[in-house]
Formats: sequence, C-alpha cells, structure tokens
Amino acid sequence: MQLQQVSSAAADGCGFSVWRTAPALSVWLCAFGLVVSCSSTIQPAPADARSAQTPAPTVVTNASPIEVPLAPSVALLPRQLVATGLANPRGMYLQSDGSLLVAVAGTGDPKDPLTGGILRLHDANGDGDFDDPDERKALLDRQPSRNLFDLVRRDEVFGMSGMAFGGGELLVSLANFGGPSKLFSISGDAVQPWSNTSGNVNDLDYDARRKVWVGVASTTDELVELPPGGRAQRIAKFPPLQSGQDAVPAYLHYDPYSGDVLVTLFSGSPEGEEGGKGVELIARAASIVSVHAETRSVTPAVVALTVPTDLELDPQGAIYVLEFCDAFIEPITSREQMQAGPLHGGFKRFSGRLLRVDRINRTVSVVAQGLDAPTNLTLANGYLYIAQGMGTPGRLIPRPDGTSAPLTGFIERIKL
Ligand SMILES: [Ca+2]
Ligand SMILES: [Ca+2]
Ligand SMILES: [Ca+2]
Repeated sequence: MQLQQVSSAAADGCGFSVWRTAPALSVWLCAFGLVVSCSSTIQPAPADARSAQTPAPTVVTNASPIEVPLAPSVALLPRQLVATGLANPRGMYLQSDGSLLVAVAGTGDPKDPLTGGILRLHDANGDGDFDDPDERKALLDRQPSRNLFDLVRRDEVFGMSGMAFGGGELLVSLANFGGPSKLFSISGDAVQPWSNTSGNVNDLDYDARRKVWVGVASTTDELVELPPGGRAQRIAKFPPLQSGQDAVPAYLHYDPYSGDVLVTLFSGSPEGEEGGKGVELIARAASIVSVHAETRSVTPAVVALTVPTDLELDPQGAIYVLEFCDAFIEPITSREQMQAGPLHGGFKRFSGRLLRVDRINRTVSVVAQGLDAPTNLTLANGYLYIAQGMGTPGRLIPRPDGTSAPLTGFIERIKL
C-alpha cells in the first residue's frame, strides 16, 4: 500500500494539537519555548545491524494516532515455551550462535538482596528449549534485586532490566528504584561497567540516527540520553496525563521509519504511585508516543493502551507492544499475605497480551493473550521472545482455569 505523508501541522501553533487527551502537554512544552517541527520526516535507514532489514523509507508516521479498539481482532500466533524457572527475566538478546542472553531482575527477597544478573542460555541438546542441565551460564551475578510492594502494594520486582544492541555495542541496565542506575556492556561472556547514571533507567536503546544511547527513567518520567561513562541528560520530560496520573515512561524503541524514539507511557495511578490502595488503574489511558530529540516534540502514535510495557518493530514497520495486565486487583500489604496465596498480588495474573499495530493499514490485532505479567520483548530471526512472570518466584498465583500455580519467570517465543 502506498502511504502518504501526513503533516502534524497544528492548529494551536504549538504543534501538539494531536495530543487531544493531554492538553497540558502543549502548555508545558510551549512554556519552555520549544519549537516543534510539524512534518514527519522519514530518514533512510541508518547503517545499523537491526535496521539492515528496513525497507525503502516509504512508511510514514501519521499525524493522527492509531487507537486500539475496545475489541481488536484476534489473530493468535502459536507460542512456544523456551525457558522456565527464571527469577524475573527482563531484557533479552539473541546471539548469532543461537544463545539467548537474559537479564534477570532477581527474586526481590530482602533476605538475599543480590539475586539479579545476566544469564546466557544455550540449547545444548537441541530440543528447542533452554531448560536442560548445563544450558545456563551466569555472565554476571550478585546484582541488587528489590520488591517494591511496600511502596506500590503490587508484587513488582526491580533490578536488571533492559538490554539492547546498537552501534556495535550490547548494553544492559540495572534499574535501581530511585536511581542511580548502572549500565553494563556485554562482549562475549565478559560484562564491563559502561556508565553510572542518576535516575532509574528501566529500558534503553540505540538511536541509530543520532548514534547515541537513549533510555527511559521511570522515576522522573524522562527520556534521557546516555553518554558512555557519563550522566544521563534529559531529552524530554513527560507531563502528567489528563486524569492527573504520572505518564510513566516504561520502555522504548528507536523507530528507523521516523528517526524518532517510540516510548510506551504506562499510565500511573491517579493517586500517585505510593497513594491510594494500589489498585487504581485507568484502563486505556496509556499510549505510545514518538519523541523527536532535537525539537523535543512528543506525538502520540498509539493510544487507548492499558499498562503497555516493551515494544518491537517488524521489518514492515508494524509495532508489537505488550500490555502487562488488564486490571490491578488483590493488592498486598505484607510479605506474609503475599506468601499465604494464592492471590493476584496487585497485577491480575495471566491477563497480559501482545498487540500488533499495523501502521500501514492502521489496524490493531491481538497476536497473543493470557500472558502472565509480560515485561520485555525482543525480535530476532523472525521470532518474538516474550519475558513473563514478574513477581515473587514461588508464591501461589491464580490461573485462568481456576487452579493455582507457583509464580515463575519464563520466556515464550512466537514465530512471525
Ligand atoms: Ca534444551
Ligand atoms: Ca528440554
Ligand atoms: Ca525496548
């Protein structure tokens, strides 16, 4: 299909009329005197390994966001379980030898606070999974792991997080809640410190147009640039959403079709993350926004999402985005309560899904559902790897069929 470039020319003179749900944004950015480019310029694909598949620059970022319908079409793709028994698997990277690097955030157990690390999974016996003896090696261990349930009343573990490759480097972040964060580079089996930075860098990616690393800091609601060895520098700060909840940037991905960075804005609690009962969730209030670094313009790309986490782009420019859950229920106020289970523990278990947003035909479909608290997504060799099972490993959680099972971190993959 031939796409037409659509200008985001704004009626309000500020370039943000497309942000219909958050009028405060234009006010905020205008107040800082930021000038917005009104055209969606499409850059040729930069010379980066990931964008080698990018077709000619014909995909156009439209001015009007794509809205997720209340009941999107369902086109489920077969899923294959490839790894189980992981303590909060997060960022992943498939190496050329077929081994899968996985950052694990750890157990969040205060009695053993250093359970995070980086694993290399290798299917030594060739049976299609990474669960057999001698198929796992720790490249890094003893990294901090913390459960935030005492703050947010949901079973949420922080620690090692995003992983991405770009510009010849493979980086992974350690997201200390409230910061500072550490970034590491991985080369072969060696893991080296890359930088320390303030803020909580939950996800990072390589901006192949500007040849810099970028990250999201979810505690300060910022998109930041990550210089090697140095401190993060703010690119954009996301103002509160319409209902007053924080527009928490959760994950990001460089968009070779626009040269911008796509950021998922997880809609925080209207009571503040530490307020309320921990179950306040405004469904369909979250979005993916496209951020242009030089102009700092923030343009909604996909709206009416609920708790979006990681996102990926396929060679057709379609966006795959995870939704973590569809409700916040059964909050927890003590570790004893959490262990008494089975209970959801804040996040409704097995209610996550994976959406495919076709930016050419402007359609949205569900390609996976019933996911258990999925956080991270990686596209490699025609497969999407989905890291799931956020929370306290081993505690009992309700399953959709009415039974219960111990919580476990696992990875499934989907063939596209
Ligand atoms: Ca195996
Ligand atoms: Ca096996
Ligand atoms: Ca990401």
